[in-house]
Amino acid sequence: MNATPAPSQPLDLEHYWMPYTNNRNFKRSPKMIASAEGMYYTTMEGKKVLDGLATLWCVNAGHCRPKIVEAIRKQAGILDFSSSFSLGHPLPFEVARRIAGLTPEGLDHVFFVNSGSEAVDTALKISLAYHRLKGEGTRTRFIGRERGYHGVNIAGISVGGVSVNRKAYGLMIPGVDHLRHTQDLARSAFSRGQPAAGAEFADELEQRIIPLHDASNIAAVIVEPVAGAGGVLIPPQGYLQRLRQICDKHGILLIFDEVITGFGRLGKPFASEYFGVTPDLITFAKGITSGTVPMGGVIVKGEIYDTFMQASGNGIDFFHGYTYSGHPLASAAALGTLDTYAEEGLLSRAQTLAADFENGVHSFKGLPHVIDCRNLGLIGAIEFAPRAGAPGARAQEVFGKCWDRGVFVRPIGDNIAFCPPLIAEKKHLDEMFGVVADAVRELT
Ligand code: PXG
Ligand code: PLP
Repeated sequence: MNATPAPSQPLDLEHYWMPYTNNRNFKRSPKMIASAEGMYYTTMEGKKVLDGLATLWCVNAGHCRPKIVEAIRKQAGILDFSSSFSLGHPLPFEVARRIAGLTPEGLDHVFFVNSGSEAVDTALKISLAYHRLKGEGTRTRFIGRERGYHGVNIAGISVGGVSVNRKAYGLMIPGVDHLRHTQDLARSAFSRGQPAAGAEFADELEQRIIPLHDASNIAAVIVEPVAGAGGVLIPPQGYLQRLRQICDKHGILLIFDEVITGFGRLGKPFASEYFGVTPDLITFAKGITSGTVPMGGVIVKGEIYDTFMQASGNGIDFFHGYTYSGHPLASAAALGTLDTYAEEGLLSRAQTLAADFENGVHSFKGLPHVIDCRNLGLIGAIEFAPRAGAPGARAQEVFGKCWDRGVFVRPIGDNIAFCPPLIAEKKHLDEMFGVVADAVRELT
């Protein structure tokens, strides 16, 4: 691949307000990527950096994969854009059909959006409208979970539970309550795979939340099957099953936000299949195009789709959609990505690598300040005891050292998260864990 051409003038960094970034630090000391291929970035200085987080939990097929690049290139010259508002073009129909073939039975209709945040807002709106169409319009409340991440739109941060993403914005949407998060270091630190203890955390839904609000007022529960951006929290054995049972008993929709877990992260197309728990709606984004072109969506049960079709008379069935829903370039990228996943067996590859990955994550046990190691499929994290008066400092320090030594991993609070592309080989895992371990050994 060719590197991005160097600009003729030194780059003016001032005008771009970068997302989720300390802009002043970055502009003093930029980390700038020029190109990427497979498992590695190349920086503007020509340094190779191993991508240990599939960039932002999304580049599941690895970087600049030929089939995906070619699909996008070709589509740009055939149909650059045509909307999906009462006009159609073939590609998103085909993407939806292919996705329906990867989901647990019954989840068979797909609504497209452009990001995980939009997917979450869309799923919440579907839930509200669905209950109203069924004559249960009092069901307007949502239940999220502490440390949940559901994107950055107003509804997403309202059901989300990462406090730094919420505290600057006041009230957000009303009518939201939260389950407690599922981390329990006292009982479950250093669990390999799913913690044995903690299924009962789901009982809070039935013992506290439903009695408080009444089920007749609750539209949906939304959780990530494995919490990602909140610090990689693996659900205790039986926990998701119990949430499902309680939601069923009380007529509450269950939404799995699979923006990170979708498309092979746990060695199955979706975490729903991995855990054997079928939600009513699944949100996805990221892995559908392996990060190449923005795309997301909501997969719903046929019964939900049918309800909208039957109740809407002759009019539009769902007053919702984004200009770029089902965009041709995103759809082409999705087809190229799904082909790549299928040809290379990537949606089950995490199963093959899971044991090496687990051993790598748990090799940190006993290193300085490490208070937890956790993993499932190809997602994991290690956690440090916070440095007195400086929470998060240890993870930041490890992140900085690893970047300098050519490995990119993500600091989240006092955690370091691992989420490599699904094309990773054992040698990449060894390189990633080796560099991080050296940095951890230097921690004070
Ligand atoms: N739901 C989940 C479960 C996610 O992980 C979103 C929704 C929102 O997707 P978009 O495409 O709107 O970003 C996500 C995205 C982090 C980090 O800090 C995590 C995400 C995005 C950016 C940063 O680790 N997850
Ligand atoms: N704002 C204005 C003024 C618009 O006209 C539109 C779309 O037509 C939007 C926002 C929403 O943009 P999008 O459909 O890309 O989400």
